[in-house]
Amino acid sequence: MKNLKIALHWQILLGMAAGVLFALLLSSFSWGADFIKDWIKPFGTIFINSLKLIAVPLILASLIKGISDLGDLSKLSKMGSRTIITFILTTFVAVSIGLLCVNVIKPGNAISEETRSNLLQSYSGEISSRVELAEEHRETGPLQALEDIVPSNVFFAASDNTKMLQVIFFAVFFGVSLILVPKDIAKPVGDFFAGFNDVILKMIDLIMMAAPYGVFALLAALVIESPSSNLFSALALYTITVLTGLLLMLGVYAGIVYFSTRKIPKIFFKAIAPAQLLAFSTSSSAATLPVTIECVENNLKVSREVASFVLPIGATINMDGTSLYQAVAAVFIAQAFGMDLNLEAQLMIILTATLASIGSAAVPGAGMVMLVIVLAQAGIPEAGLALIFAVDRPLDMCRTVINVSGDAAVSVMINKF
Ligand code: DAS
Repeated sequence: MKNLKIALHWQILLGMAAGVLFALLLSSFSWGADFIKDWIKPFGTIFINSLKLIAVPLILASLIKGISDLGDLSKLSKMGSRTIITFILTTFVAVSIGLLCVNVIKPGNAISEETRSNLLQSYSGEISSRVELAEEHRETGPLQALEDIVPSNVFFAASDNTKMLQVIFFAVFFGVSLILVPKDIAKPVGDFFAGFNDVILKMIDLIMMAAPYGVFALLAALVIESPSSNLFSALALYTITVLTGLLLMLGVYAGIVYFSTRKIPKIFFKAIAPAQLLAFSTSSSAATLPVTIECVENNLKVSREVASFVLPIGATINMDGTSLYQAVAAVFIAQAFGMDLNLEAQLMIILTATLASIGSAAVPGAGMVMLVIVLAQAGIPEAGLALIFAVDRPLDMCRTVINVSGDAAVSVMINKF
């Protein structure tokens, strides 16, 4: 998408609004929900799958090309260390902001005893499935996350979007090796991946032409599937707490971009609007990655070397929105259960929420699965997930927007320094 027009994001907005209105209209008919589930929702799934389909080849092509373009390893190690350090710092800030908001607003204090026991009953099935998923993460050694990065079979890793780190490992390893082989051998391989990258970007153009229709289907399905809840006041306060923290993070990114480029933040947010809207509609940083790269390269003029290195890694390990949400959710649940978390417990939440967000996959709902790790470490009842399940998906949409925005802001900074 050589000139990703801001017009696209108005089309996506229109598609989202039409999807919500269409679902609200049809939900007044007895057959409405089934019609949307059977005849509309599949087009949203097809749209997300088509974007995720190209996420892996895009990461392979853009990382290998980006690294081989660097030409020498000293530049790679310099960019790599600065990128990882910046990611960890922004995540630390995000978790701290989350803890500040939840301790000031105290949403959990609004939950009554009767409400709590009702919910634990109605969501027990969902909770046990998520706790099972997190068990896989918990029964592992301290270096399991490191062990998981190295795939035994790159094609298997490429087949599973939650194994993005393994694809990145292979691409970085291949790119570094490409720099180390003689130039006459490396050149045709580098040229191939440059061409492959351009073809993948053309595929994004074509897929994005379907974006307004895809998000129409996604939002229509979301409206009919969002369970109503009798927790209104406490959940509204909890949602406000998370959203307040996420908005403050946008201020942090505006500061990073201004500090790096002296450009007013409005330019930055307008430039990444299509990626933010897609992140909101798909709740997936992985599915949004192709468009994030397009926006950062074409609208923010970040070099392809930096964009193709920082963004794929950022989409996988830099989830500021998720880490903030995990900190707020953990303390909200503790408050709801009448637990008083001391400073030490909350400092430990900063560490575990940072690590949990690094381990969260860039797919819908991943942040909530890893939240179980944060709760377990803090000794907070996992059944508390029942309290927040009803609003997880809309919050996932919002925190994915922050995840993507943070990746873009860091790429602007790395591009500058
Ligand atoms: N949906 C995840 C993402 O793609 C974030 C999350 O689940 O918290 O970034």
